[in-house]
Amino acid sequence: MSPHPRLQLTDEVREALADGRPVVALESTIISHGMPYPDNVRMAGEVEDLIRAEGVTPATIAVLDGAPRVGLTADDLEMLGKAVESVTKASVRDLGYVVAKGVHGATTVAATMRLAHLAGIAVFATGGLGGVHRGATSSMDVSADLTELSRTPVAVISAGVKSILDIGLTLEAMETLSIPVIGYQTDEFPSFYSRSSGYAAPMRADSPEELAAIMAAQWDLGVTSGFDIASPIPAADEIPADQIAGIITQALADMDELGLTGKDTTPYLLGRVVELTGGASLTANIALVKNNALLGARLAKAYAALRP
Ligand code: PSU
Ligand code: MN
Repeated sequence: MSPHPRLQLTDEVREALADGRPVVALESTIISHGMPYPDNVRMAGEVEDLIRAEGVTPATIAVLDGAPRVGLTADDLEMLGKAVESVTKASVRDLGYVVAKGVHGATTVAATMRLAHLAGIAVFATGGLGGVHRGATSSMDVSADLTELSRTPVAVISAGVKSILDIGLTLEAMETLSIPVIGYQTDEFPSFYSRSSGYAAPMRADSPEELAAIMAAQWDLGVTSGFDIASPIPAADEIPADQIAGIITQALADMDELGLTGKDTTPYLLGRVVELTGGASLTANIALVKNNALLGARLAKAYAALRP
C-alpha cells in the first residue's frame, strides 16, 4: 500500500511500513501543550530512542507548515516543544484548517490516530486520553478523542484517564461508543498518576500477543473502532490517588476562576497540576509515557507478526 498522497513520511517510516516492519505512532500535543519546555523535548527524544532500542520505528506525528508529517526530526521536536505559541492544538476537526493555512498543528490523540491510520500504522502510544470532563453534564465538555476512538481502528496505549476527567462517565461513554477498553495486566482501570481508580477495567490482557490477537479479531470482523489499552503507571513512579486528588480539585477551581473553556481546558489543567505538585506530576507523567512506549513497541511487533 503506498502512503496517502497528503502525508509526508520520513524515509525511516516509509521504509518500515513498506517492509511490513513494526511502527509506533506518537502524538505532538503532549509535546507542545502537555508538558513544559525543555522536559517535553527531552521526553519526546527519549521515547523515540526507547522504541528504536526495541527494534521498532517511532513515528511522531504533527502538521508542520501545513504538511501532515509522519515521523519528525530532532529539530522538528525542538520547535514543537519550544515555539509553543506558534503551534496550534489540532484535533481532527482542525486538520483541514491547519493544512490549508500552512501553519503548525500539534496533533491530539484524535488527530494523531486519524493520520496514523491514513499512514497504515495500527499502534499508538501516549500518556493520557481526553474524555468526559467533570461537570460535563452541564458544560458538555467531552473530548473528540472519544469520537475518534469510536471510528478509527488504531490501538491507543495510555495510562488510563486522570481525574481532571470524570472517570466513571468516561468509561460509560466509551461503552456507548463501542470502544474496547482493555486493562493491561490489571483488573482495575488506572487513573494516570495512580494505578487504581476504583473502577474496573471492562477487559483484561496480559501480554502483547494477547492484545494483538484481540485487535486482529475485532478488525477482521469489520468493527472499525480503535482500542483504549490502559496500562498502569509503574508502581515505583505512581502518585497515590489521595495525594493527587486535592491538587486536581485546586486546579479545577483555578480554571473556573479564570473562566477557561473549550480546547484550552486540558492544557491549562495539565500545566497547573505540574505547578501545584512542584514538578512531581511531570516526573510521573514522563515515566508513564515511557512505560507506554515500551508496551507500544512490543505490541507493534506482536501485531506485525500476525499480519505478514
Ligand atoms: N492528557 C494528558 N496529556 C495530554 C493530553 C491529555 O495527560 O497531553 C492531550 C492529548 O493530546 C489529548 C488532548 O488528545 O490533550 C485532549 O484534549 P481535549 O480534552 O481538549 O480533547
Ligand atoms: Mn474539550
